[in-house]
Amino acid sequence: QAVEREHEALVSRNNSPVLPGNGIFTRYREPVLTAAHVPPQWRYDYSPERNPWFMERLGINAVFNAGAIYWKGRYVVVARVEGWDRKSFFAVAESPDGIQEFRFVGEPLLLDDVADPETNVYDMRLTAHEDGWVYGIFCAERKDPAAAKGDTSSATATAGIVRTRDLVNWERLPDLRTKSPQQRNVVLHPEFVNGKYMLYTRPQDGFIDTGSGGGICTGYSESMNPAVVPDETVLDPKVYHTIKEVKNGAGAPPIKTKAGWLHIAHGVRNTADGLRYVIYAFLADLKDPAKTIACPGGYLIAPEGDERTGDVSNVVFTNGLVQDDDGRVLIYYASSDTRLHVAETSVDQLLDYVLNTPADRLRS
Ligand code: M1P
Repeated sequence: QAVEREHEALVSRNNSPVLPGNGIFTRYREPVLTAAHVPPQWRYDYSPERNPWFMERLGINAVFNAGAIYWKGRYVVVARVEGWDRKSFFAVAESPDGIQEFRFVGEPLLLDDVADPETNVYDMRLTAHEDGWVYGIFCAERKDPAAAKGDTSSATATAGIVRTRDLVNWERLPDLRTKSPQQRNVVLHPEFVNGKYMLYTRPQDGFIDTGSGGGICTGYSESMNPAVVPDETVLDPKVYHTIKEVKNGAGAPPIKTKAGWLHIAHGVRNTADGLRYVIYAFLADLKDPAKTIACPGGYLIAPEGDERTGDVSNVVFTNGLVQDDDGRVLIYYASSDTRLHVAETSVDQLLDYVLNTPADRLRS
């Protein structure tokens, strides 16, 4: 009872905006999801015979990078939930207004196996596509089959794909095929482009290093079953001495606005203290989403205060947002691979930001 009371108090606590904000977006005081939000029933065996000490049998380490969608009057996120065993799985949480009282619902997602079962899955992007399906694209990680003997950490990343019509039953499709050795941060564009599915990719030579992969790319596939992108073209490059010097990656599917397709992405630079991840924005052409038209310099959101520390410190990362009919935008972002937050803004504010913030001129 004490564990359940504490869980209920956490889930139902009030979250308030941090005012005055900076005119671009508003932070909220509390994270919207943490490891402690995971229902006690998922973590504890309630049988006094099997579990006389009421031990937490399946502990949760972190809840972070979440895909998001507005679905039947509820704000729904599909979060990356990481167990004490370091493996992540996906679980659905809902809120009545997108900010307060996020609760996990149903059961964690059980993904079908594809030909080569992965070890880990994470960072799902949700796209309600005009073909009628909701697609989820995520990173599927496997041990690198080419790893030298004794190398027990090299891995490979590919884009796993599921689709659903009800956010309950998920059909696994074959992993994305591209010419690039590895892929992470792959996102499906919500509309057909010239009759094809358009995907944002992030080619990479290795698991961590993007190497010759030039940044966020676009490519086209005739189908999603299977999804095959024969060619990738750079949309938003990584650039020396910027917030995306080392790598970058698409976030949620872009928002369609009157001025263009609005992207909220992440950029990474190197420091003496390791990689620093921030969130930035750019705008692509409405008619030709493979062409950027506005790239404000610097970051939109950087880790602040408590956000700066966690399992992987100095990181903010986003793979989900929701746009309301009245133009409100909720950006779900995680801090330091540990917890999930929300930032509130609007399409008008974000357009003002991307169109009127000076580009990085690459000089002091
Ligand atoms: O640890 C920070 C992030 O690292 C990866 O992002 P990227 O592919 O850009 O390096 C991902 O593993 C992400 O989940 C994680 O938050």
